[in-house]
Amino acid sequence: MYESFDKRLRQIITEHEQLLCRKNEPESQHNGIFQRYKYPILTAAHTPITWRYDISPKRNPYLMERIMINSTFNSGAIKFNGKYCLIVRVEGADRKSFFAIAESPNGIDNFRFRDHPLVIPETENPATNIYDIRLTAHEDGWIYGIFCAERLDPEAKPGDLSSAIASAGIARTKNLLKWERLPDLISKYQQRNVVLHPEFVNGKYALYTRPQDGFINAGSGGGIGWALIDDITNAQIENETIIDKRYYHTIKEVKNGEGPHPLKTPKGWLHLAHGVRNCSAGLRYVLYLYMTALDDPSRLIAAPGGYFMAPIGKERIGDVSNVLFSNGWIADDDGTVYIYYASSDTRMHVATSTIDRLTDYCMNTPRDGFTSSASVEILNRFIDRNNQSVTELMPIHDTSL
Ligand code: M1P
Repeated sequence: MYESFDKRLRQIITEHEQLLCRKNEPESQHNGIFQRYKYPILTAAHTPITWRYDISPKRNPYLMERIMINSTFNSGAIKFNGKYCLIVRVEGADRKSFFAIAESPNGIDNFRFRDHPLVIPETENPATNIYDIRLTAHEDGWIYGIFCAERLDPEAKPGDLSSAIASAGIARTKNLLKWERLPDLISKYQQRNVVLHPEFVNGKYALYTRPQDGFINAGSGGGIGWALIDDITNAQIENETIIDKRYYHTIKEVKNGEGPHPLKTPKGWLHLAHGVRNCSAGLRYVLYLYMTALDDPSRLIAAPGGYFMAPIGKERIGDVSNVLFSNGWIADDDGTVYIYYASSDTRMHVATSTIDRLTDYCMNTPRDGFTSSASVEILNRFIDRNNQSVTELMPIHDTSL
């Protein structure tokens, strides 16, 4: 039967603390490219008890959840004051998303939400929903957050309550606490997955964009775009070029989108993105990597074929199943990269790798050949080269290697 208020409260607090303090463990197997971890780093159950329960025997004698949290996913990431900080997309049972900071001392476990969610000031046209923030510590000294600001389409037919407009909201801060809201990005297309490049390019701010005809469909939007912006406090896209295209029968046939801002490596800018394809089970979201030139971040120099990470096991199931999405990663000075990814629009995970491994993956994974016969040709060359190596490494009759 039901416990007393006091007993239940003690139990809720104890179980919550145990969850927050749980040590994460690397999965026993990895593919050499990245390392997954056993436990999700953030779930709805990680959100503070004070967000969910009214902790008063008088007001809430049954100690029920008064405000339910549905999910914690698609988080921006930044190392700040020595801590691994995520600005998490928290979605309530009411379907509204908001941002909240969760931080960890080591990047892989012990993530703890701060007391209150973030207050992001509105523009004069308030958004219905905000989500999927990308954080960029720009060389101008500000930390920018660019996120999707969603509103009902003012031209929707009467009774159509589903047509929406996606635009890029822009805010900036120096301390992650107090945010200054700038006007939304002006673009002739709808925009989601807009990301600020960390450096000036030709003296201008540079944005990765994702032009789309509709709220869901990229339509004529050809892929991940690139635009230079004169004034970030009145950001407007004048010219947009597609730097990472979509292709028929690939992992990014339906749409793609930049993840977090790219990391600067000795070999080029390292990009993490998501690609979407359709199948009879619906849209399938996977993560992929690509690289662009240091002297021109809009020039593609490496495009490994296929996905880098796809949903597996429990990751495949959630509010929107068969989805991996990432809008945050952190590179430490020692070269470790913490990849923060969400599974199925429900929970957050971490995978670790290094700058060296990820750039090696990008430079040495074959490009997509776009046809079955090209894939077989690539594979056959690969096998022949391997057979040659095996012969050299293991002289005849010696199978001890
Ligand atoms: O549900 C999967 C994702 O769908 C949208 O992403 P995109 O427009 O890039 O396909 C977003 O709503 C994203 O938040 C969500 O995870």
